[in-house]
Amino acid sequence: MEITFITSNAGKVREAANYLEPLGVRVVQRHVPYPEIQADTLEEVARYGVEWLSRRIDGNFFIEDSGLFINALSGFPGVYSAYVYRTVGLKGVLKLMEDSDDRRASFRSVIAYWDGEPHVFKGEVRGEITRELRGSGGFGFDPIFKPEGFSKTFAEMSVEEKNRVSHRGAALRLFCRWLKENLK
Ligand code: ITT
Repeated sequence: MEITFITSNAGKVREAANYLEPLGVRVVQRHVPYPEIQADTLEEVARYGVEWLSRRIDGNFFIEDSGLFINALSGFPGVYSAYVYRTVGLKGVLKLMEDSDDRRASFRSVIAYWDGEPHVFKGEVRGEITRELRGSGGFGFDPIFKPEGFSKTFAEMSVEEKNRVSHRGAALRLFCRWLKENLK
């Protein structure tokens, strides 16, 4: 089976493929820009995106919206993560956190799959923001995020290791379980 993942982010595709391909699902990336509305939750952003795309694209597909929520910054950058990553970047986030001893943060992922109607799957991982960049793997904020119970940052993990503990891995696990039961 083949499944279309609409995203501009090759790192997300690598992780989805690593998870889904051993289960016989080939992941095909398509880059179709879609509006990411200003909303309070990732789920609202993902639901709007999938509905918008469904009016322009044939067949089944999924998108994924994710974000980094930092406790000391009251959940910022959260739904604004992509913008913050593009603008101030990792160093900017570390600078914002310079005087904070509360390093707690979480990553959240929302997958929205369209098969004539939307289906939403969510994942979350808690962890902390490191004091410096560590590792060269992964993408985005991976070099500054260390999941709870691990000494490595996501950027120091292999794709398999990251998928076992990450927000996206958790959402992919639920998505997979649903696909197995509901494949149309
Ligand atoms: P899309 O085309 O799929 O929207 P994107 O990179 O713009 O790709 P989002 O809109 O979901 O993704 O924005 C999420 C931001 O958070 C983005 O800057 C990512 O780099 C970052 N991010 C998401 N998941 C991450 C992860 O697992 N590790 C590190 N950074 C992550």
